[in-house]
Formats: sequence, structure tokens, C-alpha cells
Amino acid sequence: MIRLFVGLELPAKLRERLAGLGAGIEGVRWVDEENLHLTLRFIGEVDEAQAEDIVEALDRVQVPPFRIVLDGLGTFGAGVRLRAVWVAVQPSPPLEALHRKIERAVVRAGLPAEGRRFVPHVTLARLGSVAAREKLGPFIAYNAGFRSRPIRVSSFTLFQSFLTGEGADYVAVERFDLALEEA
Ligand code: 3AM
Repeated sequence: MIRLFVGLELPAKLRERLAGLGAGIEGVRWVDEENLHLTLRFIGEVDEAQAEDIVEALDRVQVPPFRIVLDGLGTFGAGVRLRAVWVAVQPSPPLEALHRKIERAVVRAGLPAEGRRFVPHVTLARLGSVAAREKLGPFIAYNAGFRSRPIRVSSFTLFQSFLTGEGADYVAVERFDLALEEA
């Protein structure tokens, strides 16, 4: 079985900048620079045949390329239930459209529909220890004004996720180019 998800890769310079935000804060499980991404659809464990069906379905997803802007910070959970800190994405109808089409594609490939609302985000950190929670409050306040340059989205990626003792490693297994609009 292989553990898969669909997401957007981020430009190296942006990943470097994002990884730098948390430098020096310990006790928090920061996402490694090379693993920073935006999840479009978590798939989970599938076998080879299912993976092939998913690739075939994703291959048919088409939207014109577009741009997104990362803007501000958000969290999953709050207070004593804080689980993750992430960078938010400015509302983007094209990103929503891409997400919808990917959702339809994976359902067509035989996966159960995702019941949860799509909250586009780039996870920076997961809570490592309870003590770390106190450090994240000031971190979030300090970085609340984070904003990226516009990021061009011209492809999306099927990632394989390898769970390790320290978290997960993500490897791009297939890239899907978005079509350019005809003139
Ligand atoms: O994009 P982020 O890093 O927030 O937390 C996992 C990660 O999210 C999430 O999928 C992304 C790529 O691994 N994930 C892991 N297990 C999940 C599950 N069972 C899940 N999302 C939904 N359901």
C-alpha cells in the first residue's frame, strides 16, 4: 500500500522564507523546508491499481493556470487544543475550482468523498510538546502579517507520504500540468 495526497509544490525561495519563520523556536515540530506544501486532497493508503486509477483521473483535471497569495497565519485547534500552525491563502476561486475538480476526479477513481470543508493552508508546525504552546502564541502574533508574492500555479502534484518517527517525508510521484488557455 502507498500513502498518497494531492497538493501544490511551493517555490524554493518561498519555502526557504517560510522555514525561516520558526528558526530558533524549539519544542515544536516544524515542517522541514523541503516538505512544505499546500494539500489539495488527502487520499491515504491505496494499492497500486487504485493509484493508477487516481493518476488517470487526475490526468483529466484541467483548469487554467492561476496565482495565489499566502497571507496571514491560522491554526487548527486553539488554546490547549492547538494542533497545528499554518500560513493561510487569500480567497481564490480558481484554487477552489481546482480543488473541486480534483475531488471529483478522486471520487471517480473510486475513493469516498471528502466530508470536510477545504481550508487551503501551508502547515508550518505541529505541536511537539505542551510546553511549546506558549511559544507559539507570540510566534503567531509576530508573523500575523506574513504575506507572499503572488505564486503562479501551473501544475499540481501527487505526493507519496512516508511516515517517519519524526513526522513525514513527501515525495512527488507525478506532476499534472494545467493547460494554458487557448488564445
Ligand atoms: O497539509 P497538511 O500538512 O496540513 O496532516 C496531513 C497533511 O496535512 C494530512 O494530509 C496532509 C499530507 O499528509 N492528513 C494526514 N492524515 C489525514 C487524514 N486521515 C490527513 N488529512 C485528512 N485525513
